[in-house]
Amino acid sequence: MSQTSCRLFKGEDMVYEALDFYDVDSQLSEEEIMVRDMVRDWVDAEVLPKIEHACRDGVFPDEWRVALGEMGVLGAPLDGYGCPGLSYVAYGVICRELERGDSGLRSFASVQGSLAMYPIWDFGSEEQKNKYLPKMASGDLIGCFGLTEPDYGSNPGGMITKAEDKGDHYILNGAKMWITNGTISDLAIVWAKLDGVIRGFIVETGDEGYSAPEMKGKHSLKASVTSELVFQDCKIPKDRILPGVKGLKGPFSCLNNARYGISWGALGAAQACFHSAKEYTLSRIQFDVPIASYQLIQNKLAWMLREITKGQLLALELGKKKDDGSWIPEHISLAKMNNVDIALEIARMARDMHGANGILDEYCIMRHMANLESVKTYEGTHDIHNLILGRHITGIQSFTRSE
Ligand code: TGC
Ligand code: FAD
Repeated sequence: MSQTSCRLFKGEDMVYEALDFYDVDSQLSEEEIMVRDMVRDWVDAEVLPKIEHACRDGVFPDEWRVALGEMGVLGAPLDGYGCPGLSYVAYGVICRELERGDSGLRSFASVQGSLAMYPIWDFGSEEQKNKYLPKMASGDLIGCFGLTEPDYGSNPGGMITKAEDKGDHYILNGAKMWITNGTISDLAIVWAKLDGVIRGFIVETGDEGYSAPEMKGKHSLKASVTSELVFQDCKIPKDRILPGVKGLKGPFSCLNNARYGISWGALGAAQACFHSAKEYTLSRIQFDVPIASYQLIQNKLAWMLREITKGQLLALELGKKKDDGSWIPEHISLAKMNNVDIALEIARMARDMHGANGILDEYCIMRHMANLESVKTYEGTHDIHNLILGRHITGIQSFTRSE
C-alpha cells in the first residue's frame, strides 16, 4: 500500500462499513439513498486514494469541483435555476459522505451551496439568479463568502468593510480573512456596510481593486483553500448588490444552512475514525491478544458508537425539521455544536487507540482530528453556539458585556 493513500480506500484491506446502529438510514427515501451511494462510491474511488497527496500539496484538486458539479450535488436543497432541488435530509447525507472523505471537501460544497449560491437564490434579483446559479450548480463558477474580518470574527456586526454609493457604481474598501475557496473563486459574496447597514455584494474576480491572496501555513483543512479578500477602492457595478436583504440576518440566514450541513458532515468524519479504530484494535496484537479484547478499548468503542448514534438521530430529526419548516436557528446551533464536539473527541480517542500508527497519514485519523479543530471554530465557535442556546433558555444575551 502506498504510504499516502488512506486505508479506508475501497479495494485495499479495509472496506468501509458505515456505522448505523439504529438503522437511521432506513428512514431515507429512495432518492436520498441513491444520492448517498453515489457520493459514497465517488469518495471511495476518487477522494480517499488522493486526499493525502492533496493535503501534502495544500491544494483542492480541480477534478473534485468538476465531479461535484457532474454529480449534481452543489446547492443541493435549492430548486430552480439549474439547482438540484433535493431535500435538506439529502443535503445532510451528502455532507456526511463528503466529510467522511475530508472536512475540506465538505467545506468546498458547504461554501458553494449554502454560503455563495443560497444568498443569490434567496436575496438576489432575477438577473443575478439567472446569471450565476446554473453555472454554480454545475461547478463551472466557484463562489466564496466573505463575512469574517481580521478584527471581527465572532462579532461580525462590528465589521469595518464598507461600500460607498458613487452614483453609477459602488466602491468597496476593507478586508476579509479566513475565506474558504477565496483564491479559486470566480465570485465572492461580500458583506459590507453601506451607510452603516450591512448589505451583500457580488464581487467578481477581475473587478478593479479586488484581490484574494491565499493564506498559507495551516495545520488543518490542508486540502481546502483559505484566503484573504482585499478591497482597495474596488469598483463594482450597481446591479451587483443583493436587493433582497438588509442587516445581519442576510449572512446569518446563509449560516443556518451551512451550520446544518456541518452537523451531518462531522458525523462522516466521526464514522471514518470509528471504523478505523474498530478495524485497528481488532487486528493489533499486544500482550498476545487483539487490543479490542481489553475492556478499556471496548469502553472507548462503545462510547464512540453511543455518541455517533445520538448524533445521527439529532441530525436526521433536524433534517426533517428543515424539510417541514419547523426549525429554529437554535436547533441548528445545538446540532452543529454537539456533532462537531463528539466528532473531535472521537478523532482524538481514535488517534490514541492507534498508538504510534495514529500519527501516520496512512490512517485518516490525525487528518480528521486536525480538520475538526477548524470545524469547531468556523461557522460560529463551539462557545458561541453555547451562548446562542443560553440566550434562548434565559432570554438574556451574554455576548457583550455592559460596563
Ligand atoms: P443578533 O442581535 O443576534 O442578530 C442580528 C440580526 O440577525 C438576525 N439573526 C438571524 N437571522 C437568521 N438566522 C439566524 N441564525 C440569526 N441570528 C440572528 C436577528 O434576528 C437580527 O435581525 P434584525 O432584523 O432584528 O436586525 O446579532 P449579534 O451581533 O448579537 O450576534 C450574535 C452572535 C454571536 C450569535 C453572532 O454574531 C454569531 O453567530 N457569531 C458567529 C459568527 C459566525 O458564525 N461566523 C461565520 C463566518 S462564515 C464561516 O465560518 C464559513 S466556514 C465555511 C466552511 O469552510 O465550511
Ligand atoms: P474570535 O471571535 O476572536 O474568538 C476567539 C475565542 O474567543 C473563541 O474561543 C471564541 O469562542 C471566544 N469568544 C469570542 N467571543 C466571545 C464571547 N462573547 N463570549 C465568550 N467567548 C467568546 N469566515 C468567513 O466569513 N468565510 C469563510 O469562508 C470562512 N472560512 C473559514 C475557514 C477556516 C479554515 C477557518 C479556521 C475559519 C473560517 N472562517 C470563515 C472564519 C470563522 O468563521 C471564524 O474564525 C470564527 O467565526 C471565529 O472568529 P475568530 O477566529 O476571529 O475568533
